[in-house]
Amino acid sequence: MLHSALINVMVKAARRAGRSLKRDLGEVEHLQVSLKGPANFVTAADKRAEEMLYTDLSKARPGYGFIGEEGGSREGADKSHTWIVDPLDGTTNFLHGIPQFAISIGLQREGVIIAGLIYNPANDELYIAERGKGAFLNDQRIRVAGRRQMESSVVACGMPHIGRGDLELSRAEMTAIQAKVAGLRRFGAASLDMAFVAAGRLDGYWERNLQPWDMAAGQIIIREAGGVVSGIAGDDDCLKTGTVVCGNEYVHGELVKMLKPLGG
Ligand code: 2AM
Ligand code: CA
Repeated sequence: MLHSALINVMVKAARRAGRSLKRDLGEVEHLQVSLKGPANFVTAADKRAEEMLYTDLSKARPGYGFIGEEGGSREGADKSHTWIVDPLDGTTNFLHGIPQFAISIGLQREGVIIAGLIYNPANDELYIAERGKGAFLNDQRIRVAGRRQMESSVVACGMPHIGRGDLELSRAEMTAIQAKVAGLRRFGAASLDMAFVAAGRLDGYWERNLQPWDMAAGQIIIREAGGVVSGIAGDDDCLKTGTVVCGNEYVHGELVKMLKPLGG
């Protein structure tokens, strides 16, 4: 499968950083038994992956801006292009040796995401999309699922945890949705939840309190797979509100109808 030069740059960078994360995952598995656990080691792994991505992406596209979860934002001479990067999405999973984590790279041009990549080095699943060119999982074209009934749909969400999120609101949301769907899931890596929606594995997904780098790549991958992505208001931009709802057009609409009245 032939991809554009841009996608090749993104894939090469993600694969190199991915090899590093995969090696580190092996070490994390050993460190579980220690009293302190692998927390410091994981922070270092995360930073190392971001530096690799920054080095490779800025070498291939000099001057582009760079917003990364770890290093904050770095301006470039080219004000119209910005990489939006999460070097390790699903950090808690990674820390516990759970192989559901990913590198997420979005490219924004004049405020619009024009390319996205999500890569899970643990199982070598690589999702890519470029505007107008479709979405792919390991070179196979992907499409969102076609289900038009909530009762046969499987939907994922995020959940508050210690120090983060509104527990009561989350419970109200889950109560409303659980009663309507075939299954509710919580995988813990926003980028991969979005990738799963794009691949038709999940019918829908929603979460609050996210950051642009959790969703930038997922947004274009879902849209190029024929799906709909917004904030929880239904017509807003997830990258601006930090909330996300996605699915095929029907599931997205039904989720918004249930979630919107519960909280702003
Ligand atoms: P992270 O693993 O890179 O932190 C889990 O519900 C999802 O929310 C993950 O994709 C996680 O990304 C993301 N997230 C965003 N902000 C977070 C935060 N402050 N604490 C924990 N998870 C966060
Ligand atoms: Ca993240």
